[in-house]
Amino acid sequence: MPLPNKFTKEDSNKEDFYPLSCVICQNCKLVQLDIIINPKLMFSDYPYIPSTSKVMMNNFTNLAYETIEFPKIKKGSLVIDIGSNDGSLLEIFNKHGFQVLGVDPAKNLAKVAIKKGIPTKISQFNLQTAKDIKNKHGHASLITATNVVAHIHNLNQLLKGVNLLIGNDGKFITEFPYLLDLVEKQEFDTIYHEHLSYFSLKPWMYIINKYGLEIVDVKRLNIHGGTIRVTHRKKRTENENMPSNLKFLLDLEEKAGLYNNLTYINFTKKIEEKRYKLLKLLNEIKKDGKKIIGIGAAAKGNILTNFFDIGPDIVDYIIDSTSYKHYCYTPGKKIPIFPEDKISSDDVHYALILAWNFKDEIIRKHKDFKKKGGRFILPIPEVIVI
Ligand code: DWN
Repeated sequence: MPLPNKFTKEDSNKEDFYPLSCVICQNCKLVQLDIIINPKLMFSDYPYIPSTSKVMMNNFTNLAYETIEFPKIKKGSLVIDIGSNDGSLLEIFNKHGFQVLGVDPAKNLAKVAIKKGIPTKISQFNLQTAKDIKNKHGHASLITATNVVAHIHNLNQLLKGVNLLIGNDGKFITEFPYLLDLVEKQEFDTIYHEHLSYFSLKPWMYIINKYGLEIVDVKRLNIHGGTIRVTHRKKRTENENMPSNLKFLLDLEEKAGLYNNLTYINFTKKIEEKRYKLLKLLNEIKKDGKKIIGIGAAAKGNILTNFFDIGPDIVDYIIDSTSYKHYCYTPGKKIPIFPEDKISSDDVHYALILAWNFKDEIIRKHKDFKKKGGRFILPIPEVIVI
């Protein structure tokens, strides 16, 4: 498969392809990729900007307010965001009088954050970064990490750094896609080279316990097809009883068979069925001479089009709200990407929603297309036509 966020300006074929397969550790049950792509190849110039979505900005606001109210972090104290992207989350804390510091290796996005007044350290987050920050700024009352922990191959470095920086009273809040949702909603296209780990809580607890952290709260969120928000603090006592919502989810994971190899064999069969069903639908539509486009040039969409072999012969082009991606081609299948308004100037019959995690926002945005008789195709969790 090609790297999922490697959009190209020209329709050239010189790009690298890599194996993409998942394995499950037979000891701690962590589902993970079996190869690691050099992070510099994927994250130094990064096209993904969560703040282009209202849903994501609402989630950031919710996360900020919950932490400002819930663990009552001290006004004016230091909040650090690992994988701070364009600084959108830290801007909210900044507005509430907190000191903020972003950490992100993507120079292109850090520049945007710094311009907005969000100090950003352009680097990966590891133990050394943590030491440098602690020496300069002291402890952080809160460290956040949304959609980044699953991308980091050296979790030991990450968690050693977090433990050093949060001090005794600090909190560490992370959000990552939840394996329970991935399996239950057949979200195979969220498996790609940027995501090295596919977390369920049991292996996550195994990892954080190695670095003196414990979970104080856990919450399921609907974003990105199903995400989990986990709040941690420095481990206090050995026999502190487990939060009830954590116990509930661990039981749910067990019942869903997340620690059982057979679950993943059945998962693969379901994806083969999905491929057959979607290709049959798209080919029937093309045979009727109808025009199909894609909506959302998402990394996951690049996995789906490459794995299901869907190219510009089936999907004429993709519209997207991120200006970085306009007039580029998708990795692998080379489907051209245009600004969103192209849908209203063309005679389009079907729109395949590749960013299915934003389906409601996308369908709302393109209600005129629907009024004109346009129809949406959703590939996840089931292949349906709206
Ligand atoms: O972990 C990651 C997930 C959280 O986000 C990153 N590694 C990469 C990224 O994956 P993605 O590209 O699949 O993310 P999104 O946010 O699901 O991509 C949505 C795409 O859809 C963006 O390119 C923006 C676009 N979009 C659109 O065209 N119209 C989004 C909305 C809401 C819209 O209305």
